[in-house]
Formats: sequence, C-alpha cells, structure tokens
Amino acid sequence: MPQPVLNQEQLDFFQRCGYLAFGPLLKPEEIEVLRNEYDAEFRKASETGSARNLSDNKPDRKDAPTRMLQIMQMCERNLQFRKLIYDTRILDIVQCFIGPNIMLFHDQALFKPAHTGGAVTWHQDNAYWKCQPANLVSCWMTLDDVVKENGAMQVIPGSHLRPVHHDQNQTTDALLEIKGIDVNEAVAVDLPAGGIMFHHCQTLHYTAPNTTPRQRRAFAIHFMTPGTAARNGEVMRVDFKHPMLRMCV
Ligand SMILES: O=C(O)CCC(=O)C(=O)O
Repeated sequence: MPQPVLNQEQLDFFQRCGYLAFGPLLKPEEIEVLRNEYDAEFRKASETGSARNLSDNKPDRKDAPTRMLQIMQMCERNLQFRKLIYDTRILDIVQCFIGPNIMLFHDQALFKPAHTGGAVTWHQDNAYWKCQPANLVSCWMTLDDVVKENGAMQVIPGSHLRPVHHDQNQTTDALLEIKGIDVNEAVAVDLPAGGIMFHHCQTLHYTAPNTTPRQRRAFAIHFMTPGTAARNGEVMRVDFKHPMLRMCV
C-alpha cells in the first residue's frame, strides 16, 4: 500500500488551521518552463485585453493605479499548465485532504506586477463560489519567492471552520469585503519559488499590494469532489471545464 505523502502532523495542521505550506515541489527547470509560458500568456492577454484586473482603478481614484491581473482557466490556453492540473505530486497531496476522487473546479493565474501589484482583500473562496458541500481545496503555487511585501498569502488560522458573511466591496466590483478581521491573527505564508500553499475553501486569506521591485507570479488550482453543487444548486458534471483528474475504481 502506498504511503500517504503527508505525515500525521501535516494532516492535523491542515485540519486545525485550514492551510498547509509545502515544498518547493517544482524543480528549477520546471519553474523556468512555467515562468516563460506564464509570461507569454500574460503578454498575449495584454494584447487582447483578456486578463481581468481585479483592482479598483475607477477614474476618481487619487492614488496610482494598481494591477491584480487574473487569467481564468490557464489550463485551457496552455499545455504546460494543463499538465500541472494532472500532476501526481499535487494530486497525491490533494487526495490526503479530499479523498481519491478529484475533479477540477477551475484554475487561475494571479499576477502581481512589481511596484504596482494590487491587493486581494480578505475573503473565503466559498463566499464567491457558494459550492456545496464546502470542502473544496486550493493549491496556490508561486513561481517567484514570496514574502508578505510582494504578495505572499496571509491567512487566519482556524477560520475555515465556519462561513463568514461578506459584503459587496464598495470600491471594486470584482472583490468582496469583510468587516472585523483581526489582522493580529494573520499569518503570512512565505514560500520559495515552486512552493505551494494548500488551503480550505473557507480559510480567510488576503494578499497585500506588491510594492517591491520583484514581480509575483502565482497559479491556483481549485479541486473538488464529484457531487459538488455549484451556486445554482446543480451538481457539476464531468466535462471539458471540469475534468475528472483522479478516480478510485
Ligand atoms: O494570488 C492572490 O493574490 C490571491 C489568490 C486568492 O485569493 C486565491 O487563490 O483564492
């Protein structure tokens, strides 16, 4: 019988805190390939206007514009990122959290350029998604070394144990807002390039503006179990958008 890739201490930590740092999992030569593909996809997206800027840059803003750029479903645009969603090293870990039947919910590339990278406000992913059951797990991978100042993930440990009410953000349509976060409880998860942070879909998390001279390139894969219902209450079927990535027969 194969050994689980996470030890009991790591599993307990995830159950208790709702996140887990792992890695670096990617080898330097893999990181290099992915960086080149990532940059090429963002170059193309800027030419075609197909990257969404999650930051608020309404004309009446006084301060400098920020960019928190998002490309949804990189796996449908790029073969290297498609391969990553089937990577057995990642799926072996995800299996420890949600079991051996694993489907893709979606993936996204999240790019914070140097100096002008915008924040992602505090949220639980499932406040956006409203999936049931709320047991999805995200793999957030970085292609650059990350610390708090260039947009490492910050989390509130233990916050995954209950949903929290979110309001519509007053300044950007793209993001939700939460009142009353005690930022003293936040933990920044520093990672080396090729490192991964796994988090539960109810773990409160945030990333700061990138004010450093170093860009921050991240890629997130969101995994679910078959039988998960979308916000409209309908169970998501296996299809091109939601492939079955691993199945226990
Ligand atoms: O990459 C970021 O800055 C934020 C990502 C995030 O919030 C997520 O993956 O749920």
